[in-house]
Order: sequence, then C-alpha cells, then structure tokens
Amino acid sequence: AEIEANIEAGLVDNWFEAFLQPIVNLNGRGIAGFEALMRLNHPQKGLMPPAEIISVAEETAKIVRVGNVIMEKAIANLAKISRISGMQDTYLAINFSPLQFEPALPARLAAFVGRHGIRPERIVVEITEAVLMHDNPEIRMIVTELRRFGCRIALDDFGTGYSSLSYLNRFPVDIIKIDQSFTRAINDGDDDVRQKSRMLIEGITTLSHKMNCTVIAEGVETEEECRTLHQMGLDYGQGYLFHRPQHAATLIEELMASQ
Ligand code: G
Ligand code: G
Ligand code: NA
Repeated sequence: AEIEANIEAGLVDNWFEAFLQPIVNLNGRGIAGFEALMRLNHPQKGLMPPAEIISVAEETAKIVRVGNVIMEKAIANLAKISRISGMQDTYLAINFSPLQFEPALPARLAAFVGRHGIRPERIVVEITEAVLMHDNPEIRMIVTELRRFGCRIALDDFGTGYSSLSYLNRFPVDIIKIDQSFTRAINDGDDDVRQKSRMLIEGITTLSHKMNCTVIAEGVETEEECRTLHQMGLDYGQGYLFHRPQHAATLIEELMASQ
C-alpha cells in the first residue's frame, strides 16, 4: 500500500524519471541506442528500486499512466541528447508491460515523437514474453500498427521464459535481447556450463541473423565477456562495462566529456 501511495504521489508530483542506459556496438563501442529505465525519485527516500515499483504499478493498473510519463520523458531526453551531441541515428528502446497495449497507444506515441521531432524509426518497443503470452489479437494489432508506423520491436530477456522460439514464428520481431543470465554463464567456472551456454548464444545469434534480427547481449560487465560476445557474432551489448543507467543530464555530461 505504501508503494502504491508512492506511485500515485510520484504521478501527481512528478517524481518519475526516465534514466537512459546506452547500448553499444560491440565493434568499436559506439552508441547505437539507449534503453529507457524508469526510476521513481522520492524526495525523501531517493531512488526507489524499480522492480518493485513496476510490479505494484502493473497490479494496480497504474503502469499505463506511469508508462505514458516515461515514454514522453524518454523521448524528450533522446531529443535533448541528439540536439547536444549531434547523434541523429541513435535509437530509443522503451519497455512496455502488457496493460500498456491499449488502442490509444500508437496515437499517443505518435504525438510524443511528433512533439519532440523524433522520427518513429528511432523508437524500439521492448516487450517481454509476458506480452506475447497473452496471444491477444488486440495486442497483436497494436504491435503491428506500431511497426507500420516505423517502430521496431525488441524481444527482451530472451531465453528465460517458455517457448521463446515459437513467438519468433508468430510475431514480427526486429531485435533479440539475450538475457543477462546467459552473459554471466559464458565465463562460468564449470566447463560444461560455459561451453553449453556459449553454444546456445551462438545458435540463437545465427538463428536471429537468419531472421534479419539484431542481437543484443544484456548485462555485459567484463572485458572478457565483451570480447567473447563479439567473437560469437553478437551485434550490440548493454551493461555496466560500457555505461550504467543514468540521469539524462549526467549522461550528456559524460558524452560531452568523452568527445
Ligand atoms: O534498472 P532496472 O532495475 O531498471 O529495471 C528493472 C526491470 O524493470 C527491467 O527488467 C525493465 O525491463 C523493467 N522496466 C524498467 N523501466 C520500465 C518501464 O518504463 N516500463 C516497464 N513496463 N518496465 C520497465
Ligand atoms: O530486462 P531489462 O533488459 O529491461 O533489464 C535491464 C535491467 O538490467 C535494469 O535493471 C538495469 O539496471 C540492469 N542492468 C543493466 N546493465 C547491467 C549490468 O551490466 N549488470 C547487471 N547486473 N544489471 C544490469
Ligand atoms: Na528491457
């Protein structure tokens, strides 16, 4: 109940922020895009753990309002970063929960990108299997509409749930994000675990490329992981090795300092 009250107060008093974490090309480490990660910045408690906020927001259906705030703030942040850094092709990935796929979503997203002068082709809609599992024709129609508008679809946490492969067959996906548990496992101390997880990632990558999908490794923390993933043919990486999720202003400072 306390978290729910914080979510409501956050909506009314504007405590929500869209942090950004860069996604880099494993070949050269240039920034390919950013993932928007929701943060609730409580005036007394500071940043609150997002996982709990998101699950309570989903249970109480407040995720739709929270999601709309994050969507607009993230797009505004992308516009600002693009203006300051001159990066006009970097994309923005936004996470969506199943409840957010309401009929008003495409028009709302179109309004936000229009307002901030962002091409819809720069927006990536990140969904998890939870969205696809519903196998709901309405969700499918909305995703198709978003894709027709120019957005790409990324399948998040790939390899962790049930029958992921069957979704690839039935759903238009452009980007596969390999779950960070796989990234950890490629350097596992157990030879068998290490070898098998490498084979799995390589197999997923080959398959994804055959389906014209881009492959991203999540949770890259070490140089060794980065090297191995690059050798295995993955396209992009995301993780603390490269950049942490950050406040847009901090990220802009970091990008300016490194130029
Ligand atoms: O930084 P991290 O702890 O931010 O995020 C925790 C989880 O919450 C991630 O798995 C991510 O997919 C999810 N998440 C982060 N931001 C959002 C958001 O704006 N909307 C939704 N639906 N999920 C989000
Ligand atoms: O599931 P999703 O891809 O949305 O998850 C993003 C989550 O992963 C966020 O909680 C983010 O803070 C976290 N994250 C990003 N990079 C790393 C990393 O290198 N290591 C770990 N452990 N978590 C990371
Ligand atoms: Na995500």
